[in-house]
Amino acid sequence: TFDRIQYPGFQDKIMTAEQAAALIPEHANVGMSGFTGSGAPKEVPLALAKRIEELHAQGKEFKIGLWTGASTAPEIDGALAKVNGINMRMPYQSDPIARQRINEGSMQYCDIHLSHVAQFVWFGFYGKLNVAVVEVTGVLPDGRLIPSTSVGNNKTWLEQADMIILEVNDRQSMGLAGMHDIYYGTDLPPRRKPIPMVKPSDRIGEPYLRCDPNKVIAVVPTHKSDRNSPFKPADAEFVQIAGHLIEFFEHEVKKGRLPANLLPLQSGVGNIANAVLAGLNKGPFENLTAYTEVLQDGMLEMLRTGKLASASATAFSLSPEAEKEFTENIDFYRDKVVLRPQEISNHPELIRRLGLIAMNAMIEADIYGNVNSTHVMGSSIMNGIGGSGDFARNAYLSIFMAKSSAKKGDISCIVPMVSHTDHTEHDVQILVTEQGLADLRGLSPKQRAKVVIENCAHPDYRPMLKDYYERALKTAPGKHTPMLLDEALSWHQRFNDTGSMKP
Ligand code: 0RQ
Repeated sequence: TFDRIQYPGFQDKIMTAEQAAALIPEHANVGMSGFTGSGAPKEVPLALAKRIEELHAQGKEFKIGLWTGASTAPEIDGALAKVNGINMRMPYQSDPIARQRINEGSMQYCDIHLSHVAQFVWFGFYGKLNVAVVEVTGVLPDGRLIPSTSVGNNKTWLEQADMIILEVNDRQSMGLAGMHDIYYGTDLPPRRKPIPMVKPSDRIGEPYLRCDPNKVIAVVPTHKSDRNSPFKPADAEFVQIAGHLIEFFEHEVKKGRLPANLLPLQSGVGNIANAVLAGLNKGPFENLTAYTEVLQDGMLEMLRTGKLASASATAFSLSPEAEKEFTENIDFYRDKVVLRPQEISNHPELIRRLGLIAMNAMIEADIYGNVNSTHVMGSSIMNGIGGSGDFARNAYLSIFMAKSSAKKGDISCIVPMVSHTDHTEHDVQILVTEQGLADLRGLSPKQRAKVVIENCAHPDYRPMLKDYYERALKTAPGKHTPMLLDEALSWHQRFNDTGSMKP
């Protein structure tokens, strides 16, 4: 009766989420679909969490290794972390309960560049993938799968896992069919060939996922919408950040370093990224393109207004209102949007070739241009590196943005030394805060320190940074990247001790 499952061989594999969850063995490595809440399985993980909770109550051990595309939803990370059912989590998370488990030390987390995941699984670096749990929009008569609102690592999970559990979700629009581009041309070294893409809108693969029906052990019909979280409205500081960036792009066009319609945009996750897109939507540039990881509200709006000609990504990440608008107008979006596996959306070869403008948010930067995207005060994970490293290192322009201070001014986001490094000084070209923009291209560390302090630091912290830098310059034995070894992290220590970086 469930007309989305058209492959006859799956009819006798249809079962409940509880029955499917019971088939997952202890200590299995489970590859689940899902990328920022989009296209994540919604029933089997919850049923598995319930099963784990019952087993734990009986004093029995049961944990899984949980691999995904990126962050997921409360039904996966939240539910499984709550029952302490995850032994190793990779490659990205942003769930409050999972974060708490990781930071209290009861759950292992391996934070990985998103473009690395599929190939490292193929290389065998992470051991065997036992089970894939993948949400799809439908199953075709020949057994191929219509992907859902994200692609992520699903191609690899379906190929690598011994057992496959499908969730067929009839809440996902059938209009998604044809939007995906699954590239099957990746091979392992030393047999790799160039990836045949020269424009962000190129389609180089197939619209459906291949699936070996013999590996499918369960098919679970579901009817639940994606976790779609609303964005914070753009406040004055976000708008200022967007303003500085647009002014910079105009300058680069004038100098002949960027074409009039810029270069393909990559925009990170979160509130700042969304505000920058809103700024670009009102800005002077036309006929833009995007080659990015996640399509947020901002990009959808730019497609609607025509500012953005096309967008390539691996997932949607929409607010509930944007999701509704998207579904109602899916025919308008279908030929403008391409969803790809994350190894392609984030591929260094393609990022370098297409010449992306990479714009990602950060937690903090230091005066020399090193960037921390992942850790609070050095030891606590926030989310993870996600795709920011894939893009930053290989982009035409690598931009990092943050408000100059956080937590009501008690934290300076420009510090003498980052408490954790995700992006080194070599991968960071432009820093932007609401205070201004620092163009670090071609500058020595000492020159960088001056523009970062002058242009990006919050006025409350600017004199402290100047004082630190000048003393370092005077007393450090090396004058290349002057540093006071005993003071470089003292601001973070002060915050931990007193609740503020201010003395
Ligand atoms: O905390 O939520 O409690 O208020 O960090 O900060 O300003 O709302 O910014 O939502 O863009 O998130 C880097 C975390 C920024 C994100 C990060 C606190 C601040 C607030 C969030 P509250 P904002 P955003 C490709 C790109 C890594 C992955 C990536 C991220 C909260 O962008 O995870 O780039 N990036 N992927 O108060 C302590 C500081 C702080 C701080 C801000 N210095 N110290 N807390 N905060 N600065 C896409 C994918 O990979 C999917």
